[in-house]
Amino acid sequence: MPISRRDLLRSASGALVAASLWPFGARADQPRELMELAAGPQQLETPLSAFDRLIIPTDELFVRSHFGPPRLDPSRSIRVDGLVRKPLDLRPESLARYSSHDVTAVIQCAGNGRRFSEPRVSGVQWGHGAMGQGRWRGVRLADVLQDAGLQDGAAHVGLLGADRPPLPTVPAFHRSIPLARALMPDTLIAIELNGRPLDLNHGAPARLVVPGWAADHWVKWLTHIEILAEPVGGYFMDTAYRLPVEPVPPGTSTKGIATEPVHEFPVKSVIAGPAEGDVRERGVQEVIGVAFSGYAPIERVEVSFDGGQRWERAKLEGEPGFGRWQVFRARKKIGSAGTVTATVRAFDRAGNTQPEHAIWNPSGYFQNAWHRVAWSVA
Ligand SMILES: Nc1nc2c(c(=O)[nH]1)N[C@H]1C(S)=C(S)[C@@H](COP(=O)(O)O)O[C@H]1N2
Ligand SMILES: [Mo]
Repeated sequence: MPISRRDLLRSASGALVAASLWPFGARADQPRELMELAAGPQQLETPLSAFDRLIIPTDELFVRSHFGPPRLDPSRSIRVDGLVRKPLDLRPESLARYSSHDVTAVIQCAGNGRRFSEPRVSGVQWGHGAMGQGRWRGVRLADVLQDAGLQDGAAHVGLLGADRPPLPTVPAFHRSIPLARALMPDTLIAIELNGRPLDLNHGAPARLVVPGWAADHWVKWLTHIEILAEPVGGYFMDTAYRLPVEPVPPGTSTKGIATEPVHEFPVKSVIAGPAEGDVRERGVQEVIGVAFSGYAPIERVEVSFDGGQRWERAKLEGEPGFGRWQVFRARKKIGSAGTVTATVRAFDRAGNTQPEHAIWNPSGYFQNAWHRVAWSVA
């Protein structure tokens, strides 16, 4: 396959090398260019226009890590130890001994939408594109833990990947999840994404998948699963990825306030099209986007064309599920030229909905205010 200048450019920047390795000949639609929010390590955001479909192609899925990927090692094994009767060394071929399962689920960074925090907070300034939905395939963590045999006192599952901080003084990305969440049948050690082996950016050869939970739990490049009586400590558990227990006034520092770890992400919906500032022909206007919640399947999505006075129910596509997105569409006939705005809000089956305005927190996590887009009709 000829390598286009565009592919080369992208390879040189380290992004989307996989695009030039696409094995099925020329793609009818070229993948969207991801937006580089930071380099060294590279943080890549998916453009809003991608969120009009159920599955985000792997080469359009956002990329985020604290220290950048480790060396690609397809034969890397995962050590399972701690409070188990039989420690395991899971080589890729030993993972194949467990039955494999598919889960379609949203991966979303806790900091998705941080850019909309006022006042501004530090961290990667994500718009809405630190999220995507993929078809993950792998083995159930529960099956592996059953094989290893849990000892009394087992209550948490420690997770560590092969990536290491640039300086020994910086803590490693060491995380844990409660055992109860680890044992749920949708928690996977994934080795495939969208029908292909995981790529390096997204955690090859194996990463954790925890549907409905923010992506800081989805540890990539897994090397160590340790069964523990207590949660892991350290910077990435005790300081980062925590929210105030009670809402705090905008601008408050984290110091001295009671916090709790982030886990499920709240209900959210985002308009992929029209894009802000588009010019469309008058006639039927279609608004399209995605809606999801980490707490429950989506119950309904509403779109308002008058800034939130009257709401119309959107049509939903795809299967409802925990931490799983559905595509919504709403139509409105506009007969005269002018500016049109659409505002979206979703409701989940647990009765949650989105706030009109973002609820500020010191790390800019879980921004899920009503999304509004304005375009012109000519
Ligand atoms: N080993 C490891 N896993 C990790 C991280 C990391 O820095 N190291 N970053 C986490 C964070 S904060 C996010 S948002 C997701 C991003 O996953 P993606 O790059 O596949 O989209 O990976 C998570 N897993
Ligand atoms: Mo993240």
